[in-house]
Amino acid sequence: MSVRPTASHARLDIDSANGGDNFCKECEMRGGRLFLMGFLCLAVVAAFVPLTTQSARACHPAPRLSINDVIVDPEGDSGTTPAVFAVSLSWPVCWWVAVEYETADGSAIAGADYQAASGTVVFRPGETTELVLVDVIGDTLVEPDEYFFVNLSEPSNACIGDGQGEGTIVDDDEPPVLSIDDVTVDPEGDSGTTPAVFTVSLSQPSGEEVVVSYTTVGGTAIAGADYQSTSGTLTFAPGEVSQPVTVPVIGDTLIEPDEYFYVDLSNSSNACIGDGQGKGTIVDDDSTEAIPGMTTWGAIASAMLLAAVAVAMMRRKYARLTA
Ligand SMILES: [Ca+2]
Ligand SMILES: [Ca+2]
Ligand SMILES: [Ca+2]
Ligand SMILES: [Ca+2]
Repeated sequence: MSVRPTASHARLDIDSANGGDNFCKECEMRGGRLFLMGFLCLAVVAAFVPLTTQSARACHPAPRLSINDVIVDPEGDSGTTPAVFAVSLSWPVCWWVAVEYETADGSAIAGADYQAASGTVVFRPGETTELVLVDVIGDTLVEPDEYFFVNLSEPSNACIGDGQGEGTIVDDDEPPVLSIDDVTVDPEGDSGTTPAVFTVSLSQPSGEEVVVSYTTVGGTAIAGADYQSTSGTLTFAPGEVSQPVTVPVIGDTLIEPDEYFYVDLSNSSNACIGDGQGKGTIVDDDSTEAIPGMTTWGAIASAMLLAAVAVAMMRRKYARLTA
């Protein structure tokens, strides 16, 4: 291409043989300035468009994020049950929305009552509901209904309206049943005391403290003569399932039938009373056998004498009690 030199295009670059392009230096400089201006305009537009888009979003009411409350009923006795929370946008939008979520303890404790969870909820353009699952742990502990939270934070392209969901875990475990066993003291002994050790049991561990009162009650055995009157209160710590009750049985040399007394349970809290009466049997060890070689009449006389002695001792025993 040939260009005619003019005053304004005096500096021709016509050295085509050495890579010249036949444009004058002035034209090349103008072209360079135009290219630079065009580039700057594109840069301004590229920067301005997102700003105007964000500005447009800011000018419109931002959608609100909310999370609902959930009740898990029943909690179950083992494994896990999902608590399904719904995270919602107040209306659909044509851009992406995201929000962080994380569980937090209330009266329910992570690791024992539910499994801690956290993450990001992402809404694609047009979506308005996403789910968050939290696993609730089943157990057999008797406990109050418990609760935990799922909290929303750090929203992107939306505002947070109701940012806290409450999860309620409904306990389904029946109160444990208290019972007391029967005890036999054999032999009663001739002096001092021998402990009659009863066991008060819970049918299953409880998550709460269990309290129950106990007291001895006379049968054919007499308090103060055959056993020592005993009473008190038992406290089962959570998880504890048995407690002893000890009643001293009084030894003697009195010939008498086997005797019995009771230990009664009453006034329980956080447990029901099933078998609430333990029977204590005292096996007499004082012989009525005849002396070898003694005649029948002699044995009868001896037995009558022993009976008279027994009656006298019984009278003394009652007299002491009623004194
Ligand atoms: Ca349960
Ligand atoms: Ca439970
Ligand atoms: Ca004895
Ligand atoms: Ca005796």
